[in-house]
Amino acid sequence: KVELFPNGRGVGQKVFKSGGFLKTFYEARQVCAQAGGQMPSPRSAAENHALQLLLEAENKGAAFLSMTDFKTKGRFTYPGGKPLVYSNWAPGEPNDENGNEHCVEIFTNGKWNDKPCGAKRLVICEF
Ligand code: GN1
Ligand code: CA
Repeated sequence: KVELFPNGRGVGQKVFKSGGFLKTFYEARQVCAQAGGQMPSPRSAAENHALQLLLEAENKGAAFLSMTDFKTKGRFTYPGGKPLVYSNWAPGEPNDENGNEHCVEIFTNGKWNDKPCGAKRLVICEF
């Protein structure tokens, strides 16, 4: 399908697309909004797996997800403030290293890590 070529993965009604470049969380959020999409919010194992397959194909490392604990430290939510319905934290995460990890990255193995929002990661948007 044209929407998925190149650099896209579809899962149910959702499409994840890679920008192919690295940005901070704040820059990536702006890029996705400008494109009419949003940051990725994998809400099931199937969605997380689709995102993982895209990350593996891109071969540019981890990407930021949409979720943060900006509002209440230690409690990660979607951008609208609702709590997570699905998570896939790596062992020992989230650990809020140095009290400065309020964003979430997804590794190429599909596992999640809380991470400083100013790090540069592969931009993937959800549509
Ligand atoms: C990284 O390398 P270390 O232990 O300082 C990472 C954390 C992870 C941790 C996992 C700034 O911290 O988010 O939880 O690895 N910190 C940064 O062992 O990348
Ligand atoms: Ca961490």
